[in-house]
Amino acid sequence: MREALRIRDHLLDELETGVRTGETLIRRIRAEDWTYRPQDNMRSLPELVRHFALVPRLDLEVMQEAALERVQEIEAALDEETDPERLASALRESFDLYKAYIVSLTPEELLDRSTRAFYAEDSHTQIQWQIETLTHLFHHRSQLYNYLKQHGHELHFSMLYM
Ligand code: NI
Repeated sequence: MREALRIRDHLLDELETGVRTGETLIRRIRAEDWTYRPQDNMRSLPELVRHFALVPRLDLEVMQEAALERVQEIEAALDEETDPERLASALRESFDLYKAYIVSLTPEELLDRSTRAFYAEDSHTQIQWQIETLTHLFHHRSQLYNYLKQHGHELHFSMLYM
């Protein structure tokens, strides 16, 4: 069972890499980037960044079986936020809350506690949720990287590992 905690820590470390490099990307946002929307059917840059900053916190609610209304309430928390520094801090706080929950679980809870999202038919164990959150965060980090690059930022992929 102790092995489960090692895997938990590897997943948390990788999530932290996404958060740390995500903070760096958010801090690169300039005032003129705020109106950027690649296409009509895609999120604007502010919509993307606000969602990205809340990914761990939102997933934490979802994996604890919060109702849609509660998730929407959190989703709206940064609706007015335009300061990259505060958005980067929000991402970090979001991760800290998530991590506190994950490390509070026993190995048995991690592997066997099964919860169901309000939108899903099937449930997932907590370790499965950890994998889900990791891919969710990296999905939006890569979107943000592309948005900034498409909007003229000089970025090198090595920054995604620093
Ligand atoms: Ni998402």
